[in-house]
Amino acid sequence: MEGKLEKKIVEVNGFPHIPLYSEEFTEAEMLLRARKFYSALSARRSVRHFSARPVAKEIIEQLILSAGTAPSGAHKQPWKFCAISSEEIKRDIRIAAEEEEQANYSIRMSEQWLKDLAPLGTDTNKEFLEIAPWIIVVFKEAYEIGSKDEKLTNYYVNESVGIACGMLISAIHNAGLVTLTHTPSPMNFLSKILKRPKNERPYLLLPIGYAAKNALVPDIERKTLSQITEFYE
Ligand code: IYR
Repeated sequence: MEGKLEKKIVEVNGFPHIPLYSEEFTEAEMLLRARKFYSALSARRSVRHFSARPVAKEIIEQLILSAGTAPSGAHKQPWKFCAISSEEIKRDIRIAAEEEEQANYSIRMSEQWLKDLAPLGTDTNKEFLEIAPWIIVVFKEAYEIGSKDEKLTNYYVNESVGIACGMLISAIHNAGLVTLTHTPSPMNFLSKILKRPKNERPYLLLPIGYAAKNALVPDIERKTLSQITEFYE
């Protein structure tokens, strides 16, 4: 049929390639888009006070799809997103996380660490793990398991999964929801509770939902452009 877009496949070194589809903007449009994107992202805050208001599963699915667009070493996509709304599992996670945090705050963390955290108002109470309608636990796949149960190498796993998490956090914010990068340490209990296979390691935990009414966030500043940039022209 005329007008129908056909996928034009070109071989490069024996592997199929397709022409890049990319949009181009005028410089003025580009600047406007870049400003708008920054303005949207700069409104993101880590939130520790969640509302129990439900969030549709379909939204969570779209957010995970966005995260899955991240680049990865040799395109291995070494990530798994476990999305939990089960009240029992959230409860189990909260209990285990609080147990670890009690040891963290009372023994494992240094005086300096506790001092550095003081402005953020964190403590061992992780009730948001039960209140938020969803928790996504991101696992990294340290290696892949082949069809003969052999180990297949993944590359730049931490970098790849870190980038995917950044994109997930941006997608969550873009949807008008809030989250928190939570890393109860050590996180092995998450593999047990969620019965994950041996090649997966917990990487990051993100409660997702709406902020509680009257939620407060710390009054802190981001570094300026000149503080975070060095131009070489
Ligand atoms: N994992 C602990 C402590 C904690 C550590 C850092 I670094 C933070 O930026 C925030 C908290 C907790 O979740 O309370």
